[in-house]
Amino acid sequence: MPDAAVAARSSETTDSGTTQQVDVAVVGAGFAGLYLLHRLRKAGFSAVVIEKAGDVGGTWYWNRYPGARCDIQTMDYSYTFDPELDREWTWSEKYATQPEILRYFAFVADRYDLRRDIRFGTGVKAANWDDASDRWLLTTDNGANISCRYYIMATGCLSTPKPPEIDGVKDFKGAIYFTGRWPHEGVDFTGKRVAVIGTGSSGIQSIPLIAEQAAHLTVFQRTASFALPAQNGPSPDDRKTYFEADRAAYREQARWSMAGVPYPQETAVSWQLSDAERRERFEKAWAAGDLVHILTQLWADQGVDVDGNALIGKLIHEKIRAVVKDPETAAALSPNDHPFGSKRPCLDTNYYTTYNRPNVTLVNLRQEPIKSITATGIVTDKRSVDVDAIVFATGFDAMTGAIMAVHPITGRDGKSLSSVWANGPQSYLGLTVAGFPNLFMITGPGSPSVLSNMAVSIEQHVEWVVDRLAALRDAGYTTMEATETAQAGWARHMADCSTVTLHRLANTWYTGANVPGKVQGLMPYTGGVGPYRSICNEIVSRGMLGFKMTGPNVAEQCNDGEVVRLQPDVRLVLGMLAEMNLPPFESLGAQGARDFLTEFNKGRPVGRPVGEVGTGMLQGAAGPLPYRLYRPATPGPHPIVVYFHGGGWVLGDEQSDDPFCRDICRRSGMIVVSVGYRHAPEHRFPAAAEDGYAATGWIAEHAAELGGTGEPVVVAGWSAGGNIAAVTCQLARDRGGPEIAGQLLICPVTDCTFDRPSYVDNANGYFVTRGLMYWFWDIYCSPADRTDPRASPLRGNLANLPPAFVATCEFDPLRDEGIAYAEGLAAAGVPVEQLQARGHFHSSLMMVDVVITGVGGRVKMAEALRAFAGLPPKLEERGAETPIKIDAAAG
Ligand code: NA7
Repeated sequence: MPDAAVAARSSETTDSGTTQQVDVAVVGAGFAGLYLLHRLRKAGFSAVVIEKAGDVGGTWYWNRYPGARCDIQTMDYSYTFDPELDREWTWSEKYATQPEILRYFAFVADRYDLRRDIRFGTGVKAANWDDASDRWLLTTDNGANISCRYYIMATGCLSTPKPPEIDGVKDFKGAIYFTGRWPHEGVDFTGKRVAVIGTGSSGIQSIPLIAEQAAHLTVFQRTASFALPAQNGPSPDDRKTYFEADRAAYREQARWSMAGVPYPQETAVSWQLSDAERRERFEKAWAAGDLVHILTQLWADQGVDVDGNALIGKLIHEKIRAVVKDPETAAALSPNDHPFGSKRPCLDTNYYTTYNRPNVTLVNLRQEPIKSITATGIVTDKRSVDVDAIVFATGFDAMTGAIMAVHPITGRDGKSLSSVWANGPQSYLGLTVAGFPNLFMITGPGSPSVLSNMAVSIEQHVEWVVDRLAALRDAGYTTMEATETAQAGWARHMADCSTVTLHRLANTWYTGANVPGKVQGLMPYTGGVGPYRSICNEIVSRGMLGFKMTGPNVAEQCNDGEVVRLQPDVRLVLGMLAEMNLPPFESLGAQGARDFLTEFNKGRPVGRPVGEVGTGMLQGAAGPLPYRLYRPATPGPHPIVVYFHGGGWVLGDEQSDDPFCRDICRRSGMIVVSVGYRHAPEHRFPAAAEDGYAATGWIAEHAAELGGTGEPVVVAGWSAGGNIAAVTCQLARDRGGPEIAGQLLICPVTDCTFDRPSYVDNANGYFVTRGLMYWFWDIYCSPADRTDPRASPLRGNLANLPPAFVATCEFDPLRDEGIAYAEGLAAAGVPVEQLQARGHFHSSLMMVDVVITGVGGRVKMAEALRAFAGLPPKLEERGAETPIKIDAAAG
């Protein structure tokens, strides 16, 4: 049916038997559904909202349990699309209660006259896509069915409560309550023996209040959560002042932040701070009572590194021990099986002190699992607890529950969403699913959703979707559908993002682990709100990348592809570098470029501590050269790695790759000697190559004095340093030593041509440009000398060289010559291991503690160095309380 005819019929009555015709049908009248309706109307679409509940509010309509509150400051958990609305409403508390939040939604619904297009008390029983009319047909359980062009699920992430899952629930003769479906009239527990099962946010908020009323409360805890005192009250002055100073700027900053709340990116790393400094930061965060603060503002590595994270767990354990008088209860309440923040921490009011009350008992289900529920109470392995009421605070079938389980959704070719998602949810952006044209999800699996301030994510999703629908309509298209390529690319990007943070290391509702039988995998997007927004914008600016659009009178458009091919942290780094608008190195002259690099390096995180860092002078090809030695903290002697820094034979020195040298020293347990070889233009080819060879000989000869194990040594280098390392191996073979046990070549320069595909594909935009490489070569080496194997080792004899580990990065002009060198070595019979780091750029593997996805690559390099030196593989050490192994990311 043409849109005009549809529009004309959109106001038809909704009596049973008549199909209601609208442009857009939305399920859910919560935060997302209300804004969708408003925005759709403004864009000229006819729309209806279907809502099971009796009024607006979504999850806040149902979650009326005692103590239910927001856990993002309500000042931030508000609509921002209309500054007047923003000004008209003032929250009474820092964390508003559920009734106040519900009043807010009612206020919004009234202000924009939304209720007239909401069908309350109505559910969708089935949704079917009709290819012939390019429309969705919705069967409802109350009143008219609906035909709509677009179908939008605004069903929320935490709206389908989990079933009780415990044997015998039906036998229980007392009262049963679910926090997620609390009676509207409230519950009086006075004089009652009550059980609460579950200690997530809902349990932790309600337990102190139930304990005040009940004769006795028994809490059944399976997993202890981290809880932080909410310190509720009026909005804190510092945040309020910040907000009031410039509301628009505050909101805009939230939109581009990582979590949807304006906080700066913390840069200090845990090992840079003393114990006292860390404690001070922690106490400040504890006193602030703000999840986003404590999750982001302690130290930069808290969310990405298990060791940095474990420091917080220990500090929180101390807090719990200080409050809870019984040591056994305190120990049971102290989480020790997941990193802080990997499972949603809770905000509490008097939670831990509640366990000091004589009428409260904690049952640790890790020690005594529940066997069954009987007519009179709950039986565990060790005891039987008789109660009058059981409160299930057992959570939700999160993220997918409300979309998949509530009603069958059937897309193109009769495929159901539940079959397409049988192995876990697949989506493009968390907003759309291939094979389901014109179906959208607000905060679906694959969007930042629950790892962000939902208010900010919801507004972004709603605006992006409605703007797309309007653009589609204006261009004459009637369908929009994600492609399989785009969806697969998003899955890969999601997986890449998930290797950066620690969320994957906990069994939570983020991963589906809380629902028996549910396919497990991290469902929310962990790449951050701001980056997500920029990706959505990029899709539009690149001609709706990854979407197919069709219409009756227009040519089909499909600009297929993956929106993010870089690793997520590489994308951020390159974005920041682009924003800095740095002058090209080649425009600064050699000395200017050196000065610039020195300044630039001051801004990077300092490397982690090693046993000892020393300096000295060694004998190069034409005189003394400085070196810097990194010694492991373990007792020596250690095998030696001779390291050559990067910098195009022009820039850098023995200190310029300091964080990398520290990292590789720590990971390999070997001494690293970084050589300050001579540079061009003062010393042109073959000075650097000859210095490399001479320095290696000198270090091998003086190994014992340096604390090393002696010959053979291992050589390593990055970029031009990789060139020197490779050349050194060839010279050592041809000149009778020193003996070299292995070569680690990281993004090495191996040849003097510039026409390999990687030079063409990555000529610009990835920091090391083709122009810069021309400049380096021109300064270092005259064209006549460039084919000399001491400049282009790929042109040399590759037989009988030491075993090699060659690392290359996908978005690097030097990628293909590195691969060619590895292949050449292998063809010549040299054992070679290759690491082709997907989504990385030339500097990725060097950017220690910045490009976190480079860790996996460095772990492999360190293993290779140890193998060269004949050392056994090294197990990464972990704190006793966190026996967790992080997966290698790069590669
Ligand atoms: P959560 O955070 O999923 O908490 C549910 C709790 O119930 C959690 O402690 C679970 O332990 C426990 N649980 C679940 N099933 C069982 C069974 N069968 N036996 C014993 N214990 C069980 O849900 P909430 O409603 O508290 O909070 C959800 C979000 O809402 C919250 O993060 C805020 O964002 C707002 P488990 O951890 O699975 O071992």
